[in-house]
Parts: sequence; C-alpha cells; structure tokens
Amino acid sequence: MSIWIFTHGDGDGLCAGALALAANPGAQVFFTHPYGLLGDLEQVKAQDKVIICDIALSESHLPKILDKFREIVQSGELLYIDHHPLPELLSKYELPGRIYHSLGSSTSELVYLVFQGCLDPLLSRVAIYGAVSDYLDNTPLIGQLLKKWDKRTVYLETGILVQGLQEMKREHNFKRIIISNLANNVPPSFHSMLVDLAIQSTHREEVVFRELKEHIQTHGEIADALNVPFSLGKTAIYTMALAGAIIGIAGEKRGNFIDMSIRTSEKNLDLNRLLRHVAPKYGGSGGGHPAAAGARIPEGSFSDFIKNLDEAVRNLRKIEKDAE
Ligand SMILES: [Mn+2]
Repeated sequence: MSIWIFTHGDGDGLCAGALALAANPGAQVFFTHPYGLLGDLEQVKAQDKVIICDIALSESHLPKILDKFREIVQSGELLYIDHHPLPELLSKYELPGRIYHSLGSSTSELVYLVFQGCLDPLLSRVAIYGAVSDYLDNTPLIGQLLKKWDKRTVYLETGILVQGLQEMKREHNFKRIIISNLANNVPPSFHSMLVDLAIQSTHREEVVFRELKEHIQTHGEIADALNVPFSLGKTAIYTMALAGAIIGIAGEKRGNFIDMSIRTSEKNLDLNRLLRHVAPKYGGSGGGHPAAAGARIPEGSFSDFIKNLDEAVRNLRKIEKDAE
C-alpha cells in the first residue's frame, strides 16, 4: 500500500502538500494540475491511499475522474481537499471519498484543519504561508493562527516562497525539497537558492512593472496586456491597477489560443460565473475564483470576447444601479 499526495505546484499547493506530508510521513508527493490529474492518477494501485490537494476538477474530464475516484475508494482511500469552484451541476455530496471543499479558504487551511489532530501545532505557520500565497489569509482561522506568530516574519517567508517559486515552473525535484522542508517546519528562507531566486524574481517584477504601461490596452471597463513575458496573474493585477480598470487581463498566445489570467478588484463581480458563461460563446473555456480566474479563447475571437465581457460588466453595473 502506498500513500500518494497529488498537489499543485504553486505556493498554496506546496504548503497544502507539506501539511499532508507531515501528517502522512513517507507519502510520495506528485505535482499535477486539473488537466493532468486523470492521467496522473493512473499510477495509483489498488488499496493505495490518495490525497488530492488544490486541484480543481476539470469539467471536460469529469465523468472519467469520477470513475477513477470510485475505483480508488473501492479498495483504498481517497481524500479530496480543495477550494476551487466545483463544476456546475456537481455537488460535493456526489463525489466519492472523503471530500473537504470550501470556496473561501486556501487549500492549505483546509488541509491543516483535516489533519490538525496529528500535526505539530507549530506547522500552523505553513498553513498561513499557503493562505497568503492564494490571497486567502482573511479567514477567521488564519487570523487566529496568525496571532501566535509575528506577521511580518510570516509574510517575509511567504514572499520568499512565492517569489522564488515563480522562477521554478516545472522543477519538480526542487519543489519536492521545499515541500519536505516545510513539512519539517523549516521556513523558506533557510533554502539559499530559493532566497536568491526570490530576489531575482522580485527585481524582474519591478522591471516589468515599470514597463507595463506601454503594453496596456483598455476597452471600456477592461484593460489587457498581451504577451508580457511574466507571471500572468501578477501582470493582470498590475494591468488592472495601472489602467484604473475594473477587470485586468494578462494573456499570452499559445498555439491558436490566447491563455489568460483575469483579475478584478470589484467585490460584487464573480469572474468565475461570468467566464463560465461568456467564454464558451467564443469557443473557449474559463472559470476559477470570483476575483481571480483564467480563460482560454481562440485568438481570432479575442477582441469580440473582450467586448462581450465589457458589455456584461456594464450590464451588471446597470442592474446594481437600478437596484439602489
Ligand atoms: Mn489554491
């Protein structure tokens, strides 16, 4: 019998994976993503224990993923711990296995809660690093945990983790070392290469930030920046902020598609719902969190997609105004 931890390669995924590893010593850690999950689960054998953290269930693979989940549960054990919106029409009660799902918390917070009973209480800071990584430190539990630490130190450690990881896209062995350090309660700043990478990445971010204005285009309430060679998520935030727009989009051309990160600072706007509705109209797909989402749209439809998104936002605002 083996124990598997399938997790995401970002800050929240690493911290969630580390907490799961601390509670399940000897587990094999594997990095995956929504579109790779099904294939990666092929390695699981009968009677294995599988812990999946921070991996959204992709709509397109859903029936097969559910089959696989059922198969695992039949002879082994499955824990699915996540905070991404579930596919529409799927309720968490239909999922086989032990399901821990909540939209408002980071996966790290959820994993911490699930395994709290067998974790060293000092690992609470790893839950905080993960929460901050996903901008989800504003929850009651994380607030409470943070009181037992100095937040300035905790934020510095999170910054080193997140900024360093930015330079490490698919370096899975490197990420495995970071996970095992975190599981042993060794903070990110004790890995000197991670610190160096974090500083490099932060300086690169500053250069990109200073030059970004020249790449921004605005269309009504939407601002976008295409093919800026930098983190799409961060570029989307800075694009929104510099343009004073309601929605910021950072996209890059991949094949015949534009892959994009989309961010909003508007509390009443639900990007996940909006994109799940608008993107398919243009032969694309989209979704994510209410304030942070992604989409993939055929290149030829990109400008129509932006127009439609702008109209949708304007309509929403109109409805709100009328309701006032
Ligand atoms: Mn996450």
